[in-house]
Amino acid sequence: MSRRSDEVNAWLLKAFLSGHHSTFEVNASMSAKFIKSAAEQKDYPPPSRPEIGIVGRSNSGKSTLINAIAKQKNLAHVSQKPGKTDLLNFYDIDSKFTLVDMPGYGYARRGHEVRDKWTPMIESYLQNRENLKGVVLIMDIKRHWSEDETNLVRYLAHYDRPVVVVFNKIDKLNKSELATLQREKARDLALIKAKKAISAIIYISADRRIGIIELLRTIFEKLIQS
Ligand SMILES: Nc1nc2c(ncn2[C@@H]2O[C@H](COP(=O)(O)OP(=O)(O)O)[C@@H](O)[C@H]2O)c(=O)[nH]1
Ligand SMILES: [Mg+2]
Repeated sequence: MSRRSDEVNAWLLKAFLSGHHSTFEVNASMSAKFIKSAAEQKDYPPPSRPEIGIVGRSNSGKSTLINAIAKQKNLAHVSQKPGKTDLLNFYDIDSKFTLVDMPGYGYARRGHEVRDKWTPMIESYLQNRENLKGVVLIMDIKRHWSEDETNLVRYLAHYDRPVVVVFNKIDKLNKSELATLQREKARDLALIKAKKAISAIIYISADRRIGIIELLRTIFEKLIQS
């Protein structure tokens, strides 16, 4: 049996034992499909389902995470080059909620021009989207938490958008390196002023599909249902 099925079974068993009956059941047969890309509000899909935005730097693993949730290799374009996705990409997850792959922030390589263009589209979405339940902020665990991340969390807090912080690529670390970095991250995040906006911190490998079920459960419990 694959790791993924084990994870799913463990979650279903835990949910059963705790008597927690969710309207949204996370299960192994969740299906996912691409809805559309959009830049402007008039082009967004109808706001009929709860929506979750995924933000993170280029190369943090946003597209890989969507593929992992969808259990498909190429649903979301996985790119080696930063800044390739310039639009909001909407994905339907099992007809239960919508995931939005957002362009990466921190385009050092492409300069301010792109950053300035990026900002109004993202800000308009984050401020105005009425069915946006929360945001997943994904980060390469090996990168240091920076001013950019702090500003983003503060910004989201200001608009009452709860955040789940996801540290990705844990497969690159051994057990003790992971433990050290987990302590470091917990300490860094405890220091930021807007920390009440952070609903959870999750460690995953999108590539190896480790922690995906825990993340989905957290999205349901902390963002969609609360
Ligand atoms: N080792 C490892 N590499 C990953 C993981 N997730 C993504 N990557 C790699 O990181 C690069 C960027 O991933 P991508 O999903 O395109 O990032 P995005 O720019 O945020 O959408 C790709 O080469 C991925 O294969 C992971 O969990 N572990
Ligand atoms: Mg991408």
